[in-house]
Amino acid sequence: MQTSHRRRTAVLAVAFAFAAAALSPAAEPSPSPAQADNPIIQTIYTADPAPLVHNGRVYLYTGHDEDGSTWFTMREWRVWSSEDMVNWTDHGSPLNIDTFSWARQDAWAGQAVERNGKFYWYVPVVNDATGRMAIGVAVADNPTGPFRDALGRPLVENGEIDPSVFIDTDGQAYLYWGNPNLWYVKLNADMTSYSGGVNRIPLTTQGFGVRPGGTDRPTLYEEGPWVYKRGSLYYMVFAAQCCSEHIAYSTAPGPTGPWTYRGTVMPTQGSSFTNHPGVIDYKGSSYFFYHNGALPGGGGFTRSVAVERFTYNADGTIPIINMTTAGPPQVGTLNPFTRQEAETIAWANGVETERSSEGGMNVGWIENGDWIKVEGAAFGSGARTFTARVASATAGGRIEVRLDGPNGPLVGTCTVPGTGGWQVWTNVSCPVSGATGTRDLHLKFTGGGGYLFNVNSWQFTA
Ligand SMILES: [Ca+2]
Ligand SMILES: [Ca+2]
Repeated sequence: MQTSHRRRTAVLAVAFAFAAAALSPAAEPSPSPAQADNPIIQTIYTADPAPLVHNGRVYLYTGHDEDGSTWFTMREWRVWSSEDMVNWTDHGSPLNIDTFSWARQDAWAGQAVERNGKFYWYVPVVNDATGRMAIGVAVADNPTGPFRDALGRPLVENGEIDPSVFIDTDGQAYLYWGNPNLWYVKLNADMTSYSGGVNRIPLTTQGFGVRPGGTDRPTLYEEGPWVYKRGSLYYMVFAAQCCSEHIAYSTAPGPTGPWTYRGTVMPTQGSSFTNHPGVIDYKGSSYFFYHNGALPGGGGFTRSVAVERFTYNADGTIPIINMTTAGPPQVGTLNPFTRQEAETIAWANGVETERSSEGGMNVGWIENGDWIKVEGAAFGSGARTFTARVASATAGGRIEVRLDGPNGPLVGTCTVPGTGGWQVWTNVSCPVSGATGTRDLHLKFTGGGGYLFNVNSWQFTA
């Protein structure tokens, strides 16, 4: 939210602040159903989900559609994570176009993978020297970055997009990509070079289905491959039949085929003319990530990532998965008695996030009536106090601690003072009464006009 950051430094530019607030994607969402968890990010527009399970946590790599986009205007990638599939922590943007000195624009759909303790993120960007789409690779020492350019040049370039990385059980890694064709290379163990040349996967109707009326493109394959292995079967899930796209898939006995078309995964739904698959298993369930235009102001260039839980059929085929607003059920509960980041959110109403001077992110752009839902907080026999880490360049306000809904039972109210700056942090605490059992925690922010305060983290005591 570059506009917002500049706005924040111009504290006195009140008129500018109102104008920028009108551009904010989630500034004025309509009231949402109590259990809505899709789309899973409400603070910005997100697209092209690429989930990765690492050390018991789901990391979600996405693109970022800029507010008000009328094209695929994307300058950075974002990272989120969750350990319960409903509360998602915002890790900000550890990778952007400027990370690649040779890249011009178009931070489009990529995928990250872990190997030997390093994280490799493959992304398509325009190579400034050629004006063509190329695949770059960034590397980091942990899943949330920061990522650096691993090569200082493209890994591979043929003008096509949408890299998907897959490491087979024998250790051989593959990078697939392509629109309108479908390509792969065999990555070397360093994950930043390849052997055996650039290989083209034959787009046969046996392998990828028949496109109705297709002439230029006879098969359903359009873009966005997502390759993985389950048991001994290899899956390629892809965006099919532009436009609008649906999601379809093929399977093969090996990572390079031969592929057999298997059918539709997700029909054309959801007011975005593109879609993009991401499939994982996590804590005993299978999950399908995709995107749509479901946020206020959403559409084909202002997309949002969502997720559904699904179960494979007994023969390994994938059932039809429909978009929902409810999303998957929570896996386990959230512990409110340990430090929780304020940017760990099931549903945000009216707030945005930014980099915190204390590391990570904080919640900001808080105005009277804004709120955050944190799903399934396990209070057990009860909480006694609530503490939040806050900052305010203005006069502060109040945090109302509510349960079940933004207007649900009020169990505590903390007063936030002015602290002399938006990144001048202090703790505020208040008594809590009546917070028992496992409940959906709502932090509702109240006060006067304008921006009230920021919140970095919070914690209850038992
Ligand atoms: Ca706000
Ligand atoms: Ca934080």
